[in-house]
Amino acid sequence: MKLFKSKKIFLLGFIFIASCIEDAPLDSLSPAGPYARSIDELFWLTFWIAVGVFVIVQGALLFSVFYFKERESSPDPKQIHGNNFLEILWTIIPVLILAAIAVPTVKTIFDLAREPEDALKIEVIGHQWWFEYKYPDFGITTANVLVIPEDQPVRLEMWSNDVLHNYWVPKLNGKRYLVPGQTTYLNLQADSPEEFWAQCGEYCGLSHSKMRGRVISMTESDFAAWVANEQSYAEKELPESSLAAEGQLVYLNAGCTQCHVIDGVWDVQGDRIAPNLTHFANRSVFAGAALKNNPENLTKWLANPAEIKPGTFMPNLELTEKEINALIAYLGTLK
Ligand code: HEC
Ligand SMILES: [Cu+2]
Repeated sequence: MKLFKSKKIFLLGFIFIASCIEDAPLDSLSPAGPYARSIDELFWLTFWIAVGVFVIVQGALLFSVFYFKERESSPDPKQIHGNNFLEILWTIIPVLILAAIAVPTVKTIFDLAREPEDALKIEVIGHQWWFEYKYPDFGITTANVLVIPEDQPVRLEMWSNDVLHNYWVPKLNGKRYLVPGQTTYLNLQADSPEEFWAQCGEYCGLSHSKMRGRVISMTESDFAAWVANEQSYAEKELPESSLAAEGQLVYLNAGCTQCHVIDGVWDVQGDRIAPNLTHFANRSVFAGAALKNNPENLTKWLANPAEIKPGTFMPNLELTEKEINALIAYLGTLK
């Protein structure tokens, strides 16, 4: 019994500490754009109404407990069972409170679902266990890092390539399912240039917890520069007999092209089952944002992907240390 109690206290303490963390990247109570803000406002309105109800009900309860406490001299209390007036009253009050909360709730739901005018369309495709992004207006395909212009509405058109996933950028909007064979929509808008965290919000298999993402909002001119760069081929002339040129040969010969695309290299643009690597070096994270993009992490990933993401569809290709180093040099040129 004692143990049970201390466990409870431990759990409560844990929740308390967790709620104290500042600058938490997945904090849904620090909105950074109009959609998240409208949800936040609705939350606080509901919260304070609930606080008011709590204080009044608990206050009345405590008052009754102490004021009407049984004393030796006290007579039997007046019985009110079956009092129609009271019963109608305490049914109507909650109905009115719920109706009052329903009005802004329904309005917010419809406002969030409406397609904004002049929104930038971006497709989000869920894969086990990473997010793919396509910009149909610009002919861009990328992964893991979603780049958007600041202060402009973005309309995500989303579906899944395999199982149910859920797209969630807590500081920009609520969650929305990614469903195989069905399109769902979500609006995002960020106030200023910033980096946000995303997380798959639906259990989707072994490496679900490592299905994360980043959203980066940029000023209009930075975004235009990013688009122009993404539209170009990353392939630059590689110096002959350099480590990077060696790495390109490994890329072409080790089977990577079965699953990956680097626009302008070996094959034409097309869809594969794996992240498009055309501008890989410009992405701060990889493998569903489970890892920071640096040589140490790439070495671990290329040596044995499943050690980092259990169940991943990228196989261990039994690469030698030399091949891995060459590949990393080559991937580093993909800017
Ligand atoms: C059988 C298919 C397959 C083959 C072959 C394959 N990969 Fe992958 N690769 C994947 C998948 C799937 C992912 C995404 C895994 C995840 O994030 O869960 C991935 C992820 C990556 C990533 C991280 C990309 C990102 O933006 O997240 C890199 C880099 C990479 N692979 C390089 C290579 C190289 C280099 C080769 C060849 C030596 C190779 N891959 C061979 C399927 C493959
Ligand atoms: Cu998922």
